Amino acid sequence: GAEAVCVGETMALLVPEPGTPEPGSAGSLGDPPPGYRLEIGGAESNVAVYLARAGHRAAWHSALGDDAFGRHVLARLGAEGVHCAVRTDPERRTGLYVKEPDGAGGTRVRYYRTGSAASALGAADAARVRAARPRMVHTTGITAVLSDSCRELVDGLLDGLAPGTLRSFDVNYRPALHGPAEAELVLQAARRADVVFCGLDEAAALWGAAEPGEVRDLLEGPGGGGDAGPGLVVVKQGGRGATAFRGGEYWYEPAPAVSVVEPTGAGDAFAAGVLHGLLTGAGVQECLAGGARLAGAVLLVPGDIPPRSDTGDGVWPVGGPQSGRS
Ligand code: KDG
Repeated sequence: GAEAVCVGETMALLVPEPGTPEPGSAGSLGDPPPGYRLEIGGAESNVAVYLARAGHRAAWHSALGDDAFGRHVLARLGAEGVHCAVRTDPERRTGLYVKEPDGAGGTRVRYYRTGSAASALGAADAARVRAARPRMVHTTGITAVLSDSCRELVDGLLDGLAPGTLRSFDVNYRPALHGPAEAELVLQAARRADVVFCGLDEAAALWGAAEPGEVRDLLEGPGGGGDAGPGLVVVKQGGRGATAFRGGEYWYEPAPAVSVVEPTGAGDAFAAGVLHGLLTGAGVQECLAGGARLAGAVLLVPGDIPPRSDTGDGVWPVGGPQSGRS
């Protein structure tokens, strides 16, 4: 069985090649049509990739369409050593996610995922994940809001796992997915996890929280850090570092000094670094350092998942990439 099961949608991702003009923008007449590279995008499967690179038996549980994009996702994750526990849905399509040139030198995210195969994941999938008896399950606030059935999936993961299974939840705020109703849903889900990851900027956008202690209070909920709330709350403060709270204690880790090339995927890397630490019995400070180190490596390269050579030996603080293998 898998040590860690990551649950959520992975989409085909189109990334513009450098220099791609915005169609129809001034001056682009006569330019070559935009070129796009085909990648994959999925917060949870990114975590599975990093955990697999660290030597853990990592699985990704999801659904894909019976289409070329779905096969591309499977091929990419399979090549990373991630076990794909995937249902192929003949009625639905694999989701698509495009980083579109915004005409100002940057990109904006556009989703083509409504009604996708993964949006039909549900309670039966939570039961399948439970039956695999993993040590850890990881999901996010993206999965929680994709559809009503996906909300049931996340409920089933948070409420129905065997005692002792580590439930990890990354808030993963996405402006295109999270309005006020979803903000409340994500908060209710996060409070039921054992480990929660949340950016200070995410907490500000979702719930108006302005400092790490406020995020901890929100996530620990009315119980105030008793048995009800998450055991470990990790608040990411961007370039300022990260603070973890457990019980009445806290740990702070500064961010590595890097000049950011592309931030996408760094949150997933951070979560994976921390989870690797938890799976290998590291202390909280060491977990944070591992998260910061892996996120730092991802910030230096474009793309959601950098090549293995950029996140390999030397990035993992706890015993090297193979330490989790058993
Ligand atoms: O986490 C980085 C991307 O892979 C992620 O944003 C794509 O899962 C994704 C989503 O729904 O935005």
